[in-house]
Amino acid sequence: MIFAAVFTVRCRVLRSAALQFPYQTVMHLGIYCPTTCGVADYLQRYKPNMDRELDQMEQDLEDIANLTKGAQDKVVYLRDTETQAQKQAPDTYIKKSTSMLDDILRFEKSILAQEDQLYQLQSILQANEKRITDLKQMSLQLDQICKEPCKDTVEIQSVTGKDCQDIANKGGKVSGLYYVKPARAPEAFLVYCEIDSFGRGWTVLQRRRDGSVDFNKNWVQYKEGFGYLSPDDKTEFWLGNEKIHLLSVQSSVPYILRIEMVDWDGNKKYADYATFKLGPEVDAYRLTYAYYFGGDAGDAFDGYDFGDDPSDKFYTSHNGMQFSTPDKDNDKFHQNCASEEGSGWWMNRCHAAHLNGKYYQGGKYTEKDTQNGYDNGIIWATWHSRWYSLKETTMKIIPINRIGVDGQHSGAKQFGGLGDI
Ligand SMILES: [Ca+2]
Repeated sequence: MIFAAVFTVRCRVLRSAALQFPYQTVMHLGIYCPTTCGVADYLQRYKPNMDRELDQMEQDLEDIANLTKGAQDKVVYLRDTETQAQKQAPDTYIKKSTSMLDDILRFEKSILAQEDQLYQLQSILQANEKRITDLKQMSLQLDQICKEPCKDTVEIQSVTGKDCQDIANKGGKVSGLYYVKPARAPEAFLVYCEIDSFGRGWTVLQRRRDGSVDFNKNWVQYKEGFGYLSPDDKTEFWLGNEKIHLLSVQSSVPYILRIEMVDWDGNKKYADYATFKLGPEVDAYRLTYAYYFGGDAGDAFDGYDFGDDPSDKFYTSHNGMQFSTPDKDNDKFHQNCASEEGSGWWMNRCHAAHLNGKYYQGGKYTEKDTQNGYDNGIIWATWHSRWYSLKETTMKIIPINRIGVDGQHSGAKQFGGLGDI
């Protein structure tokens, strides 16, 4: 501030001197005032006007300076504005808008994905609602059923007798489940009776048909019986050695044991044995029969010469053999036939017939399929090889005096047991 004030004073002095002198020399000196007094007069006369003009000029200069300052301010303002504008140039906006567009696209994709998920969830929800409705319906139905007392839906025929032939004689006409009470039986027990159109009543002792029951059982199970009896003959079972014993020894009229078999090609064959009996438990349910009564399957109970040894036939016969199970060895072998082959049977050393053997789907099997390398299938050696397991078997008894009532003698090709197969 101090320097500026000094500068202003100096300018004013210089300016006054410079402006006064040229007027004197160029315009008026020597023309109006040849003497110095004339100069003084002249100066006296024009000085006030000149001062006014100078003041005016000074004022003008000041105005111009102010205007310049204003213009400069304006330029600065414009430059700042431009810079500001440059900063916010279209590039930035483009970048911003591109970024915004990307965001929008992302949001759109996200929204679409969420809508899709929502749709799927709605579908699941609808499916679940339907399931819940179904379950509620089932629950209501079950509630209704549970309110009713339980009923045994297995139909058991009302006729009873000492065996199925007795039942047929008393008017039993349909095959199904009946109670029988053999002469020395302490109580009646259930059996499946096969009653044919000739009025014959077969008492069924054993049934194989689909491999649904495991015949690898112990002594007590074979004694009491196992598997399932069904009124429509659709199940597998062993009636039980004790029951078979009581049935077979009760009558003065001997029984025929008929064995029916079906192979995997649908061929059917049978074998009959006269005066079939099973001893009491103290004699290990020993099998006895008088003779082979006939049939087209051959007499496998009499043993079979497999060609391995001359004694094959003797050691594979069954008449007179006691019953063996894996846990009770009553066979003629130094080892345990029933244990090695996983079945209960009238084992010798070991067998040519083996109807309680393992069930092999398709029939043919080899040593590799067995547990111990022995032929353990369902075998009837006089019909099929011991390495062929039969598809179905039935063991059933009937009093011998009923065997010819269908007009055919023993050895006939037809039988009624598996007639619908
Ligand atoms: Ca033995």
